[in-house]
Amino acid sequence: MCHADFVSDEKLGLVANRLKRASRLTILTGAGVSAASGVPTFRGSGGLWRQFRAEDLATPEAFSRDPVLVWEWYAWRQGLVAAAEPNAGHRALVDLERLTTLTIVTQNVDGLHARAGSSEPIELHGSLWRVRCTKCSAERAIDSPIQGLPTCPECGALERPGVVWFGESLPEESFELAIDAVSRAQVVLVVGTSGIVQPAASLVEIGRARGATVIEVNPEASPGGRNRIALAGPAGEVLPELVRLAARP
Ligand code: BJW
Ligand code: ZN
Repeated sequence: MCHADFVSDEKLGLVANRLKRASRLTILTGAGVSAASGVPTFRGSGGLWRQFRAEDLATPEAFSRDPVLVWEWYAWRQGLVAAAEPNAGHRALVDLERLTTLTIVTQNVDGLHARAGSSEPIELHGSLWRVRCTKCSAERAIDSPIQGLPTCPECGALERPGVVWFGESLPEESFELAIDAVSRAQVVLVVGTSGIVQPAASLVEIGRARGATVIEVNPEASPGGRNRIALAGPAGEVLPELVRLAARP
């Protein structure tokens, strides 16, 4: 039993039943869901911020100061993600979509939920696979890592990564869809996020205030993780087991 070390069968069974009975389920994911694909998380051991300071790289000020350095970091991450595959955790959420009505809201910029086959994940923090012009705001999709400094095909100005940096607003439409999804959910399943970055973390509290049961899959207790049913194990092992149990007649 792959999950036996982490969570009791009884607890998994109870949570699986709760998922199955929920007519609306919203899933909020973070970097931990992609850890088993070899994509580093931001915080914690091996986290991206351990080698690089967030304020040096993921802010508009950092980009104005040193676009070459910031683009080198994003190109490195694009390369990592391009070489990675969705893992059993991503795939379990695709299977879950066949059992119940669900919405995936992700903070991840790696595109792995969509590559696994989930339909229309809401991307709160943008995507590594989009770039935007710093002058005319034209956006375009890219499918391979950027080399050098990219320039806008419309106006020739410098382009930036299509992600949300500290101090920037989330894409309005995505955030509104996310608020709607947690507000209407009977269960909010929180997977692999430290829950410290706002306003994404507040979505969980909005769901709870509207009556949702909050379930969390994370090998470590997250700072934001109070009043939750905790399944303390890696997403790549806990989610497939949960979905297998939920699929039983
Ligand atoms: C596993 C696992 C396995 C490991 N299975 N799990 C003070 C109070 C409140 C807010 C603020 C404040 N000071 C500043 C702010 C605002 C700021 C903020 O929240 N800062 C906090 C750090 C305090 N927020 C913003 O600036 C946001 N905008 C905003 O607020 O706009 C309004 C505004 C406008 C003007 C001025 C001020 C406000 C924007 C936030 C954008 C975040 N962007 C990033 C970078 C995206 C681009 C990129 O990728 O480069 O988004 S930061 C980074 O953190 C990234 C992530 O999406 C985000 C969340 O991280 P996540 O996913 O939770 O990862 P980790 O690494 O933190 O956690 C991984 C978890 O996985 C851990 O718990 C592990 O245990 C677990 N795990 N293996 C399951 N196998
Ligand atoms: Zn332009």
